[in-house]
This record gives sequence, C-alpha cells and structure tokens, in this order.
Amino acid sequence: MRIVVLAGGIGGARFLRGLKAAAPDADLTVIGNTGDDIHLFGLKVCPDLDTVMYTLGGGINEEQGWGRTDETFRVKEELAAYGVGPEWFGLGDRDFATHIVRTQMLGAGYPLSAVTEALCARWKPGVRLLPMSDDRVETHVAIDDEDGERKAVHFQEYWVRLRASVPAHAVVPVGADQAKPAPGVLEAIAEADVVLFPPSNPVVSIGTILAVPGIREAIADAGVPVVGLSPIVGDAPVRGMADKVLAAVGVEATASAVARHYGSGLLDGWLVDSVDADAVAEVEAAGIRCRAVPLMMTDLDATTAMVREALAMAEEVR
Ligand code: GDP
Ligand code: FO1
Ligand code: CA
Repeated sequence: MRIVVLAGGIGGARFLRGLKAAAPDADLTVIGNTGDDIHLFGLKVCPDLDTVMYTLGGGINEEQGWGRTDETFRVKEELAAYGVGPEWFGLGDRDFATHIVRTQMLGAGYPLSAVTEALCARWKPGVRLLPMSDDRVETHVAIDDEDGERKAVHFQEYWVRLRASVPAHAVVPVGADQAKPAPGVLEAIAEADVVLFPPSNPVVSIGTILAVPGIREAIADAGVPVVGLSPIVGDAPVRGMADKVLAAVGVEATASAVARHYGSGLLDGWLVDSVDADAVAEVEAAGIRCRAVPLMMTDLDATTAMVREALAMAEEVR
C-alpha cells in the first residue's frame, strides 16, 4: 500500500512513528512543511523536515520534540559573546552540523529535495521525506507591535520569541503562490492508495503545504481516501498554540471546525478524540465521515492504535 502523509513537525513526526508500526510494509511518502524554514547565521534551517528526520531516525530530543538528543550549545554561546543573535532561537551544536551540510549543498546548487535525501541517507527515517517545494516559502505573521503599528514577523519569531502571545491578524505563506511542488510530490499523490493528514497544525503546517499550487488539486483529484486526525482535543490544541493561528484564519479551535475548514471537497474521513464525541454529528452533516476514538499520542501503542483507526476509516470511505 502506498500512503502519502502531509506533515508538520512534532505532531506529524509522532504520528509517523505510529504509522510505521501500524503499516510496516507500506510505502510511505511524507510531504513536509517548509514554511517554517528560516535563515540564521547564514544557514538554512528546516525545523519541520528535521523534526521528522530526527524523530524517525532516532536523533530527536524526546522531551522537547525538536532538536537533537544530547545537545550542547557552545556555538550559540560563542555567537552571543560576539553579540550575534537571535538568542531566542536555540540552535544546538549537533543540530548546527545539519544546517551547515544543508547550506553547503544548497550553495553548490543542489535543490532542497536532493539535500533532504542526502541528509536522510544518514538518518534512514524509513519514509521518503520530500519537502513540499524546492522553492523558498516563508510563513509570516501580521501582528501589532508595541506602538500599535501593524507589522509582519517571521513565523518563528511569532512562535518562539513571542510564544504567540499577541493576536495574529493574518498568516501568510510568503512565496507559496509562486512555488512549485518539489519533484516527486505530485507523482506520489497521484500514485497513492491513501492520503493522511496527521494531527499537524491545520494552518501553519498542513495549510502551508496545501497553499503550494497543485498540491491541494492533486489530492482532490487522486480519487483515493483522504483521512485526517484532529490536533484539537477538548477545544484546545494538545500542544502548542494552534488556536492563535486558527483565529487568524477565522476558524474556531474545535475538532469540528477544523474538519469543516478542510472541507468535504478535500477530506473524506476525520477522527476526533473520544472527549469530542459531540462533534461527530456536526462533521458528518458537513459530508465528512467521522468517528471519535482516543487521539492522544502518549506512547507508541496508543499512536499505533490511532493510526489503525485512520487506516480503517480509509477503507470504510474508499
Ligand atoms: P509542529 O510543526 O512542531 O508544530 O508540529 P505539527 O504541526 O506537526 O503538529 C502540531 C500539532 O500537533 C499541535 O497543534 C498539537 O495540538 C498536535 N498534537 C501534538 N500532540 C498530539 C497528540 O498527542 N494528539 C493529537 N490529537 N494532537 C497532537
Ligand atoms: N522551538 C522553540 O520553542 N524554541 C527554540 O529555541 C527552537 C529551536 C529550534 C531549533 C531547530 C529546530 O529544528 C526546531 C526548533 N524549534 C524551537 C522548534 C520549531 O521551530 C517550532 O516548534 C516549529 O517550527 C513550530 O511549528
Ligand atoms: Ca512547524
């Protein structure tokens, strides 16, 4: 079975661990979000691609969910001693090596998709990890600064420095409208038997991938089951601040509103957590098959069970 998964960082990566366990013989292609990418100290950092790669390859800091295990911050300290920031973004020494290799290869002319493949040759994530695009896309967030002036900041500045503590007026994947899907993306979708949306952020992870022209259309045209899982449980994100960016696109932070935001033109099936059983009827009324099951990825067994429910729903709607 060929399965395509659209993934952000932590939510996507943890889901993929369960998918590998639930479908060990499946051919898995992951289309990763690159809208979170940022250039720092002259280096290209791809947080969501790296989170998937490190998580599936055994190099992730488990507690944090991003960055490397056994990490040190000597380089960051030395940069700070020169007064060179930003200090609010924690790039560790081991992680730096990834960004150096990536930036060197990009400078030599390799596209991001080829660079990602080369990095994965070390980490062997057990999936084919494709960036959504080789073209530069950077998510920016419109906020009001201290003087009440509207300005745009990079998504990482909004998320990591500001901790989404101020309202997001708009979320813009800058460059997405001109971006082309990376080589292999549209082909993988066209050849897929199932497309899954893990409980990744619907706006800044999956929404950004869908904003690359051609990807949404390819999924809708593939004629295969498209099944998603809610990142919102009990009217709040399980982790992070997805409610803040959902508000920016006018979507309530509920499991039902997120499903209706994707819409029946895209989604065939949707899983909500057991605590959100009330949402099932509303989602089904919108033309999307829905069921309430445990959706907390507390350990691999729970995650695997959750993935099995998603695959079962795919068969039901096929
Ligand atoms: P990011 O790029 O690191 O923010 O990760 P993703 O976009 O892939 O996923 C983030 C989303 O995962 C958040 O909105 C969380 O609510 C959701 N999430 C994290 N852990 C869980 C979980 O155990 N269950 C569910 N249902 N959602 C989760
Ligand atoms: N997230 C943080 O909250 N603080 C950090 O300092 C931070 C550093 C960082 C470095 C590399 C990397 O791959 C990811 C990193 N993240 C950090 C996570 C990441 O930027 C965000 O959680 C996601 O992009 C949000 O979707
Ligand atoms: Ca992300």
